[in-house]
Amino acid sequence: MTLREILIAPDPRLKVKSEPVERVDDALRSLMDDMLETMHEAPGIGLAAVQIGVAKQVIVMDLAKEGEAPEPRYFVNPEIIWESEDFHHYEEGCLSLPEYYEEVERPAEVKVRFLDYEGEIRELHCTEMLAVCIQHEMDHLEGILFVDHLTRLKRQMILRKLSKAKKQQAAELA
Ligand code: GNR
Ligand code: NI
Repeated sequence: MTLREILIAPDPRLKVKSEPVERVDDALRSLMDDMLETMHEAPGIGLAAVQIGVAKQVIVMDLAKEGEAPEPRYFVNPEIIWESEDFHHYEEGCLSLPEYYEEVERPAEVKVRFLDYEGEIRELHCTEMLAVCIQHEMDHLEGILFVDHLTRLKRQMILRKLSKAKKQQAAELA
């Protein structure tokens, strides 16, 4: 397993639409293993492949709390097949937008169809944190970040600060 570098916004690679996976094979499982390790190390509760620069429809997730046994979940080619009419809001964060947290409104519950780690087709009714996280990750597959759900003012403020921080870091390394 290999730790991969997580892309930080603003980065054009985070805006790319991810392509469906043709086959769940050992190479893809190896990618998912790297993603899970990278996500745990960050630490985060979800990661989309595009966040490590791989524009494939692959998501890993682990909602187990600290000190609990890990509960890795893998979603390949996920599709939302149902969503609730009622919405919930939750203060979201993103490994690609470090240190920014804002409330986002989304359908409270969704039903998702996807391929699992073995390539088996599955359906899952997602509620609470699982519903928040799968929708946040599926946004990544469309090139959408949680700041894209905020007002333009808030989004630009966050992205400008991240851009400044990147330039400063580059200058320090030079
Ligand atoms: O680690 C993460 N925490 C989180 C908290 C609230 C809503 C969504 C998330 S996902 C995020 C990891 C991440 O950036 N996944 O794309
Ligand atoms: Ni994210």
